[in-house]
Amino acid sequence: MIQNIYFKGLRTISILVFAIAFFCIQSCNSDKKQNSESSGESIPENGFEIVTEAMEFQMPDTITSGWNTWRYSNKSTQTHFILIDDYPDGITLDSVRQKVLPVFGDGMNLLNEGKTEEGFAEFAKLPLWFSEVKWPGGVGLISPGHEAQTTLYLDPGYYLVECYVKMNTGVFHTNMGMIKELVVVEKKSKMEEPEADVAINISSESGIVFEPPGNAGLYTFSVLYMDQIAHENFVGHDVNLVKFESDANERVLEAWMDWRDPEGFIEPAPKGFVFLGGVNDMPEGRKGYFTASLEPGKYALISEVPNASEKNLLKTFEIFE
Ligand SMILES: [Cu+2]
Repeated sequence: MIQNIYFKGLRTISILVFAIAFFCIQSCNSDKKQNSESSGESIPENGFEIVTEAMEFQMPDTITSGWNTWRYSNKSTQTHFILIDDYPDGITLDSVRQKVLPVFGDGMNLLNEGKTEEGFAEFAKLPLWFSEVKWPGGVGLISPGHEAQTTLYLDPGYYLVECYVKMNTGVFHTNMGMIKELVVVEKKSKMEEPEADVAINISSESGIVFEPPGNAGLYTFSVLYMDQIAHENFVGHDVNLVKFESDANERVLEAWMDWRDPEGFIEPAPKGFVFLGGVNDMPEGRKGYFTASLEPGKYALISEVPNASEKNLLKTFEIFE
């Protein structure tokens, strides 16, 4: 009897010890989880890296709001950019995959076959909510083997990032998988708004207006969107920095900047040009920044719109020693 009570007691103590240990492990774990959530240690606070090796964006899924520097390394063999999409509430990557990408894919296939009228008719199949998408910025075109640096301000929310340059087959990179969700949390980044060495104003009225730097060096450019409109290719104006090689013909570059053209916005990118980043489409009144190292030679700032030079959206300049 005494022995029985003794064993029962021992068993109760064991269960108690086990329960306490279990409770402690659980609560310690949840403390850890809470701490990491409250400090946001996995969410970048000073900008972040993006790498493309093929048709993907290797980058964080979640970033802080406010100013962040996007350091984009293009380790692939193709030209890319990053455009941020802000769709109306409730529209997700799945909605875009189901309702938007197939329409652009089919429409572009028809344009590639020379069926221009049927191609543009296809775009009428886009859902109504597509007309409400906003583009709050992104990284300009960047050539293979190069790095771009763009600093952007984002409000908290759900965004998509995409690249719609075309493969040599005429298929958009977006339809090859270059589209990704990005969540911007309430917590603010630690970054301040950058200071610019060169201020660029861009508008549909005056085009690209700036005082080009004269000498080689590292420069941060600000890009202020004085207005924004949909051009003939349905997208807004933006700023891309391009370096000319000796055999470069700027008419070829200009003609390439139209995704509707079966020969435009497609691999191979125009010969004799190196894309060095920039600031992708933004709404009126918004400002973004990009940083680039300029060596002696000829450069241009150009928008991804048809007939850029007529709109003063192609500006060339020379950099000296
Ligand atoms: Cu791409």
